[in-house]
Amino acid sequence: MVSLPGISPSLQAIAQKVKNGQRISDEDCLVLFNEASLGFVGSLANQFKERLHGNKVFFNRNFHIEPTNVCVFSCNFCSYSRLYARREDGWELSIDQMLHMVKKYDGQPVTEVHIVGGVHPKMDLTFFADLLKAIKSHRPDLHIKAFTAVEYDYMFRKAKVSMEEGLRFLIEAGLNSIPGGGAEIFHPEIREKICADKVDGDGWLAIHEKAHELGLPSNATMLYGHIEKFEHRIDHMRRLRELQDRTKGFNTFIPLKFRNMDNDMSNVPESSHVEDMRMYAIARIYLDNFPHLKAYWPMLGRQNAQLSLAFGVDDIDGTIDDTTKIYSMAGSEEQSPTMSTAELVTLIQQVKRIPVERDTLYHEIKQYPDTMPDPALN
Ligand code: V47
Ligand code: SF4
Repeated sequence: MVSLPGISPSLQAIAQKVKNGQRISDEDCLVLFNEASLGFVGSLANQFKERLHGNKVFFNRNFHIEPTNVCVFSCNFCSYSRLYARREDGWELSIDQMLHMVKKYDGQPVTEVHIVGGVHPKMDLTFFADLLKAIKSHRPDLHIKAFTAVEYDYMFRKAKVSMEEGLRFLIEAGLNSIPGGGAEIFHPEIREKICADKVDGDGWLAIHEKAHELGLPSNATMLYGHIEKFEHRIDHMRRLRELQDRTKGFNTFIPLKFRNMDNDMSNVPESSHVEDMRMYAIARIYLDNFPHLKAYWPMLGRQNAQLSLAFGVDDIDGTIDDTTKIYSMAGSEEQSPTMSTAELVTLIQQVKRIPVERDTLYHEIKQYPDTMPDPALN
């Protein structure tokens, strides 16, 4: 074993495990959160990422549809929802309006629509199945990544169908995969304080497990940097790692930085950029069975998303085209999130990585060169 001067024996042992391709334990993970410098975890995470994907960084061409921001739940961190009782402040889109949004991309090479919103009591399982069918019959090749486990839990309970019946019904209508939202922090100690009334951690995991069993891939998120402790983050990631060992159905893990503007947790300070990068790096090291780690740039801001590429991140989501409001309403510096493919490619090339356009399931569509003359630097 190589001895690293100035590094504690426990950190050295963890570094050795990562180098040998061995899994780190929950205790190791806590040591990393408590003791490791940004440089230390960054270097390990980068080695890990490069072993998996070399110098590649993935992105896709996508847009979002947010059917409504009216929501029956009242998560304290949410800046976006309008309670059903105050729905005059919110929006509710019809199937025709949403189909019109899809039609705006006719002839453009987008590959994915990401559909997620508030939990509206009148938008039910048949409404959403009709939406999926309408989109698929207009554009069969568009991958539909839709609805969080929170939306499914409500929709299926209301329709009085089992998870399996509900998911099969939506797959039949055109559903292709499930986004990672609604996970927040699974541990009940924190979940009860930040989002007490929606599906609990076990319920979230059960829906993703059932989806994986039915062949639907999914993503997982974690809302971090508020009132949770490192132990809660580890508990959250452990449950995901265990489920992934069983199903292999997750594609990517997306740590979501808590933003504090205009919500009931505005008194909670946001995490520092150093803490954000440590979070990415430790997630990359701990979640050894997740193929991808995504930095969602509309939430993090494009410069920090670029920085995260040195801390284990291999994916920066997509072009978005100013179609999501969740983060601008919560205080992100990205008030109108949109990046052209050329901008995404340049952002990746500026840090000497290879941009790879992918589809939702990470099939490669196009690889770009790793350098490009950058007019801003000339
Ligand atoms: O579950 C809400 C988060 C999530 C705030 O799967 C907030 O590819 C920070 O899950 N500060 C929804 N975060 C978005 C989501 C997502 C986004 C991009 C890609 C994918 C994917 C999934 O947004 C919610 C919640 O955790 N959120 N409010 C806030 N104030
Ligand atoms: Fe509703 Fe989602 Fe906001 Fe919670 S985070 S209040 S479930 S829209």
